[in-house]
Amino acid sequence: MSKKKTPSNSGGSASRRDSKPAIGGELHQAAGGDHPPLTTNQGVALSDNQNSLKANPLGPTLLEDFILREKVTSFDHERIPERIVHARGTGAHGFFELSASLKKYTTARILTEVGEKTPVFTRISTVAGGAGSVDTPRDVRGFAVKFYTKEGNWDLVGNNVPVFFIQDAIKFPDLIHAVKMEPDRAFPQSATAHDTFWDFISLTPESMHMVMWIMSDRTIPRSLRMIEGFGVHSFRLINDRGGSTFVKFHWRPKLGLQSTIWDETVKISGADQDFHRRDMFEAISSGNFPEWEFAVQLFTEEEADKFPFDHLDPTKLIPEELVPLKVIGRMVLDRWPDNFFAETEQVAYCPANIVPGIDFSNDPLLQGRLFSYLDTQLSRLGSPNFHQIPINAPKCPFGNQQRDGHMQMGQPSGRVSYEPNTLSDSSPRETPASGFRSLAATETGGKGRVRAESFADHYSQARQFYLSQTAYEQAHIASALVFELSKVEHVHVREAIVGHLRHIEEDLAKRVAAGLGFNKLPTKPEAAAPVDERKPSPALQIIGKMKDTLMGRAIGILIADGSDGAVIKRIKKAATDAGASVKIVAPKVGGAKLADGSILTADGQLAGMPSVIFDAVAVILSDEGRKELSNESAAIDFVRDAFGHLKAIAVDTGGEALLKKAGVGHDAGVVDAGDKDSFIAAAKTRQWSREKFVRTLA
Ligand code: HDE
Repeated sequence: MSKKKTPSNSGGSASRRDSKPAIGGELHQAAGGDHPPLTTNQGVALSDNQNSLKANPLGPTLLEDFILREKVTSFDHERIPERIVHARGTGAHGFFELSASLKKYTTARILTEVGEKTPVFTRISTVAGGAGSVDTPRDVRGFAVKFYTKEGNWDLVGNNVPVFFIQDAIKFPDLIHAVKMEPDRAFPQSATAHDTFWDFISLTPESMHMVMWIMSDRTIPRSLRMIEGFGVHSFRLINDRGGSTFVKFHWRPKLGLQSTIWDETVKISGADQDFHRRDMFEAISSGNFPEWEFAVQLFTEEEADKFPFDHLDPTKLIPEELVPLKVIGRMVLDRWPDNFFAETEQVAYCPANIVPGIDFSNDPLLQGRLFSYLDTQLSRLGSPNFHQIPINAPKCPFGNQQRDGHMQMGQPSGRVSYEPNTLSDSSPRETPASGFRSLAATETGGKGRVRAESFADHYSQARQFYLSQTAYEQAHIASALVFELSKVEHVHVREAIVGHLRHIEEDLAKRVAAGLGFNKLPTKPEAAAPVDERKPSPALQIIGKMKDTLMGRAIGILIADGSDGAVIKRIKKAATDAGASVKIVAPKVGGAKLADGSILTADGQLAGMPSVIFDAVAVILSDEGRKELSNESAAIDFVRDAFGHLKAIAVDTGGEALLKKAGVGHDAGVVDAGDKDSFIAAAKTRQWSREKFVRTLA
């Protein structure tokens, strides 16, 4: 006989007290207490959200249960297609403020009204991985900004690298198919280190310049707040006389550029899959608003004709030494979204969203993008009315005679839905004087599926990039190539890439070949154009663009029972005064009992807060604490990794003993915890000179 059960109206957890009413809940505020009633989407209040409707306590669930069906149906449809590229992203609201007018060059009010603050929504993303992939693969970062201007939305949809892999939009699906997980095995998720990617690259020499950038530490950033952004393509600015000037757009992080070390990045991926998203969230929540300078490179058609490359080729950049950057404003991100899905997921960027006074160039990649984004939004968001979703809607008045369609939220009135008409005085009309106009450019030449001859040089800027790097950065590029190609199973693909490298720099090719264990250098493929020697451009380095600051950086202090509270306090104060955030790491999250008997609460437990998530560390341990941690591999890894990742380490006697146990050596970056000034100075940089003692680079 089955055990008799008493029917119950309860079962789940008590309902949570939300600060905001459920949708429609405000209609029922009076229903009871200060909780709005939980309702169906039709506004019917629920008496029980814990149990579905059953024929009897142990009987089948009834189809009649419209509350269950509605709830589960809604849940079943929660996901929309993720972006085919740039699926993983982090977004935030903020503003753009213009500091220098470009009135001479453009009529766009966002670029002419000095002091005006324009709202923005910015989304920074990785490219290859799915929406749930880690934040820190080696990958380009997308840098997309939607400016809600008074004259309509302007989207600057760029990357953190100023060039791209390919010259023509028709190759984009091939490139992305090659970089994404391989279709038969469905891995690797978000990594370029596999056969199909390098196979495609080996047959696409135009990508070699971008390859230099992605193999550099640019693609393993420390924080999304420490990356540059680039519009990549040339655009045009159009002034009130119809005159056109070419422009390239740049974002420069206020915190300077900073990257991680490859081994560190790999470990961060395990320690915190959301490392970049969390960093951005914590920075904004604590009022440390991420900020970028906005700068332009302006040049005329005549100047462009004299460049030793074609600026319409998106695999080329314009060195700052050739056309200097002019800073014209800043962007501050000061508000985290209320809801990830509604804002960061549904935001729909499109390079075709421009405003009067800005126009496109003939860059063939840009031309293809002008089609792709609107098309992809239709499939992701399901209706041509996606511009009505609050995150996508312009903040200036807008209206036209476009009508109906799925999820139409507007309710137009009146008889007229066409233009021109004589029946309505208030329906929208053209504004010939101020409305958007394309430049009346003259196009000449024969039609055809062709590649411009001026796009033929694939190696000169790749060489210039490589030669512009410091020796440390060159070693990282060579080592990244060895790492990636070592993951490629097909030997002929490895060889083909090294063959291309020979055009860039013979020494680089030799280093990579040695790292791969080649007996001889592979043959050089024929180059479509001779390699031209260009002056190095130091602006292309990362190390040169690191700032001597602890602003936005994080310091971890490892403690245990018996640690000296006064030393901890002094280091913490010095670090916070220098702008860093400080976290206490201890064997137990409840904290440690310090030498004076007080308890210091920890921000994280040792096993869950390794040193890879900090920029520098201090290890303050009593003799008792040192003994406790000496047999703890997480503590040994803490100091070993901090040293291996070229970080400053401050130690007292107990900390010093832990270093010894871990086999960690001494150099200028390992300082006495009593000497806080030396620690702060060392923490502001990486100990580059240590690198040759801790790893073999190519
Ligand atoms: Fe994109 N790209 N892309 N892209 N792209 C998309 O649009 C595409 C390119 C970039 O945070 C998609 O809404 C083509 C260059 C960013 O939501 C899609 C080509 C640059 C984002 C698309 C390119 C970018 C995207 C996928 C070659 C740097 C994320 C989802 C012609 C200048 C925006 C979506 C966000 C997203 C197509 C090349 C940047 C499929 C066809 C070059 C930052 O439409």
